[in-house]
Amino acid sequence: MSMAQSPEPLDVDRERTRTGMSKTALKQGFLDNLFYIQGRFREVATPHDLYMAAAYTTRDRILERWIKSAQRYKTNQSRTVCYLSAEFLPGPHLANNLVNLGIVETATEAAHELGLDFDAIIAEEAEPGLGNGGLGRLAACFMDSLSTLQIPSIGYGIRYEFGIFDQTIEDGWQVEKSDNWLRNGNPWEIPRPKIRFPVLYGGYTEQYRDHDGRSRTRWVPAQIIDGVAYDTPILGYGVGNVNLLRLWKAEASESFDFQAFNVGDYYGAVHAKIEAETISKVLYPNDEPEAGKELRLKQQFFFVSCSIQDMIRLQFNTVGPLDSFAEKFVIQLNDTHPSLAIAELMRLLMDEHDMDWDRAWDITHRVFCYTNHTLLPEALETWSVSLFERLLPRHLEIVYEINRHFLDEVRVHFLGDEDRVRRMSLIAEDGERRVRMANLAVVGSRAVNGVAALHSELVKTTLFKDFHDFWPDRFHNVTNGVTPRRFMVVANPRLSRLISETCGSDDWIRDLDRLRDLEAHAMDSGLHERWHEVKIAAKRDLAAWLKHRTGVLLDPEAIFDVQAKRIHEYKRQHLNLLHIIRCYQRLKQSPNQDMVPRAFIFGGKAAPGYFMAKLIIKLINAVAEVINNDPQINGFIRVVFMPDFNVKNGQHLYPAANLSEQISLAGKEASGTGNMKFSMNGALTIGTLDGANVEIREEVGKENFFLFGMSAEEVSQRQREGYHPWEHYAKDAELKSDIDLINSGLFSHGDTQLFRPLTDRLVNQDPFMVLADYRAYIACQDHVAEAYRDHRHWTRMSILNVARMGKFSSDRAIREYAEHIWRTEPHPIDL
Ligand code: OX2
Repeated sequence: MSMAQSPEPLDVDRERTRTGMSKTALKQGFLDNLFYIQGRFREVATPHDLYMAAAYTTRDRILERWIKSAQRYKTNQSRTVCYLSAEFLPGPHLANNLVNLGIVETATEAAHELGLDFDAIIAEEAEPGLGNGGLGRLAACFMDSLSTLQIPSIGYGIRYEFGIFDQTIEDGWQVEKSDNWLRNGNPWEIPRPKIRFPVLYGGYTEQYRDHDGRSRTRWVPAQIIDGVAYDTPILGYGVGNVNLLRLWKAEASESFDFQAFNVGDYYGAVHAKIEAETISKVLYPNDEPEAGKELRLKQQFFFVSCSIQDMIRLQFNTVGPLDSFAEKFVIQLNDTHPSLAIAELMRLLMDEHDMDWDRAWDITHRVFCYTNHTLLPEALETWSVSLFERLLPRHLEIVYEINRHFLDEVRVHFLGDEDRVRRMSLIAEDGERRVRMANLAVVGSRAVNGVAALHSELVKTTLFKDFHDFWPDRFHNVTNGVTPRRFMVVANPRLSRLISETCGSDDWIRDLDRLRDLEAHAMDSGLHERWHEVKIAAKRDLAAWLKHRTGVLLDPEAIFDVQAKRIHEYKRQHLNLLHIIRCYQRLKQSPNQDMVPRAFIFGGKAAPGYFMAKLIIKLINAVAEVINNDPQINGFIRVVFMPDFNVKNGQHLYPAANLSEQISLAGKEASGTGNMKFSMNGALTIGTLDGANVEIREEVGKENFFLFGMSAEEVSQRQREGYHPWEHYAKDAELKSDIDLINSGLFSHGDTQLFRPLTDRLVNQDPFMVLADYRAYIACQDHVAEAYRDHRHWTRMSILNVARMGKFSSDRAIREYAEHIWRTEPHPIDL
């Protein structure tokens, strides 16, 4: 609500009491929940009890809106967006829900009056780490925006018992610990034991004649597992709308007759039960090598089957016959992980609901839309036909049939072009036959989109070129966005307050374009001073946090230069390292030079099976150890690795950064979203023309962005010509000496072999062209340092970065999906 429109304070008070939002009501609710749910009174409550009571008190206030939303959506027969995603990374819920309810201040005061440390209560919440990184976090931002924009929607996914592993650092190496996030209970979810669907696996199919004498197919499975719904309410900001995040947990099926398999074998039956439950046991880290993925395919089918069955149930409950299914629902596939949904909907419509192929296909291909998130060939999912057939025999038949219809069309359109037919087929026939999930997703969807302008262009001209030739209108772009509620208001309350005061209203929180109002003040020295104070305060907080967790002390006056994201060679954390080593060597050579102090901060997890990424983490920590303990360096540069980067810990990082490292090889990062989070919090970006960096630079102005490196086009040209990294190594003396320093054993207690796999790969293969961009990167970093010396100018650039970030709100992204792809309307729920 804008400040100007606020009702009189007295009315607010009365209204808050009526809706349970007053301070008194919050205090009473809290004490009741502590007593009746946690079974504790104030004197003996643990910090966790206090958190649970606060969470239930907050949830109680969301429930009324939730019921109202559900009723309204039902009577309106609202068109509903179903967002299917194998990952959701919502981050801790409590602070975010308080913001969206508009009761942060009241709750803080209530806690204060009860003698509680509110920040400590908020910090108690475990991270629901049900995702790997950008893709899962995007799904969570989209859920926030869907509710805020009042669009009826359901997020469907898996309730992993163990999310992404917790990362600790031991002797510089990443060590993975299992993430038992549900251990202390999850107050945000509501189990729905009655919303339960059977999921079938294995067995065989057979033909039979139905009562009308038609030939039909029946799937006789070998295993049936139940999926049970667990619902988490997702409240929009400042609205009455609450949407649903519905996650499925696997349980042994009661209807399934274990006895048939295990006559008298009680332990065998219990074993089958345990096996059933492994399906939703653990999230797979991405970038893992191929082996042992059968369970992953089972997981994908598990949540997709439950979700489609649930939609069919809802269709019958609200609208009626299935003919209007594609009018009632739109299903967005978040990458290919849920693309089995296409075959599953076909199966259910035909085998369970008596439709013929043409009617079923008409509905199916009108209901699905697919978002692609990567061009990296190793990340494009394929499943071996033999595994597919063993687990999902009926679906393989359906995939073959979709393929037959599809390739017939291709052949008519491109007469005699069998090469093209081979490339577009849903089945790869070179080597072991495999199902191409991306091709299935494109063929089964009416809209396909990339996640940034450059990425969507490359989707059309490279990855799906043949498909784009065939169906040019099917392809779209929706540039990613992030929610300012989580990444500004929750993560950075100081900056948020300053922005609201400067703009005279907090309207920007729901309409991020309003940040433009800051531009008028970009030269105002009063604002500069306060802007600087806000940043320094965040840097002090982060420094204290990192000191406590790593022992490394950072100077808040230094440039906080941050790279936080998954560790991957394409993201080039090692390019950043080469610059650090360059700074180190310069300081060693001329200790008295006037270098701008820098704190290099890294965060991110490596897939447990990705050796090179883990070696990069080790090298970061090894370089940190040497530099941080070198008396000659005297703290001028410091290096620190933040362990266990996740949504919760990230919230300490974004507000404190001066410089955001977005240095992937151009053409490799589909969008990036961390780039947006940092920039929204006033960091300047050093980056390549990759993913959404391109658009960020367009928006903030090229004079407010540190650009370096080859463009995507230059990259592919270099690759066509033949790229020889050793030539850079041989020609560039500084580059050579930086790499040689790693090989010298200086960072590895004399061990000259430890980092060889990394340095050899750089010099001999360098698939992500680190050496080709090295010189440009170092030069650009020198510009950064010079720019930082001019505090006024830097602060002005920082203000302008924030002022021009409106485009990167996930509200804008969701509006584009709603208008161009989903064709959905808002259904406001009155408060
Ligand atoms: C990530 C992409 O790597 C990243 O560039 C993008 O910003 C994010 O998705 C959200 O769109 N798994 N994670 C991604 O792609 C895949 C596959």
